[in-house]
Amino acid sequence: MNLNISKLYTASDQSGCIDWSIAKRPKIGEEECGDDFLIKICKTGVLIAVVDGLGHGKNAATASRKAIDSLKNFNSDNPISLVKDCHQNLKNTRGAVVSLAYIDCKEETINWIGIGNVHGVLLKKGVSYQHKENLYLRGGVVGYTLPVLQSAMLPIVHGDTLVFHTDGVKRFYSDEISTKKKPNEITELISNNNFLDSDDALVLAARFKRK
Ligand SMILES: [Mn+2]
Repeated sequence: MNLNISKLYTASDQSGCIDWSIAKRPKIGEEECGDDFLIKICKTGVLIAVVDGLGHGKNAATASRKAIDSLKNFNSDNPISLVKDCHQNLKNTRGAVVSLAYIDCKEETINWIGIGNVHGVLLKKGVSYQHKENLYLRGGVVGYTLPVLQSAMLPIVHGDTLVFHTDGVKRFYSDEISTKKKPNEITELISNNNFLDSDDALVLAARFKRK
């Protein structure tokens, strides 16, 4: 029996040019989840972020909430500026690892960055899982120590799907995770099969759709 099943939180929606879905739950025995996410509609696109507050439980949740608030309130579509501002705001917390992506709906690009170990993959429509794009992660902790910041911009096409997941999720290497599945089917599959009991866990899937 999974005692933590009631703490699973899921949501799916459409925002701007993406269809998205998330699933998250705290470490077994914890009340609060230190993993959090943001979907924010901006002038030309959508900002998507996943953060993991260091450790787990209440203090982790405080750090991740602060990170999300900071990203929500800072007006920029530049991943580097967003991370720098977040870093300033997290100075008095235990810090967080952060990955984020700005999807420009008109230019049809994704501009993404990762500090720490929130993994990101971009599933290209019609391309096997093997040939997905991986987010390049640089070691560091936002609020504590930043690496040299570098974001990468890639073109996207209708149907391309971004998946972010925290380290409370076992790595998946399967063709089951593909653009043939809807975002909510992807997050359901991963939360059912890959969530670890030993840490907070969060997975987010976002599919780009041309208007
Ligand atoms: Mn974690």
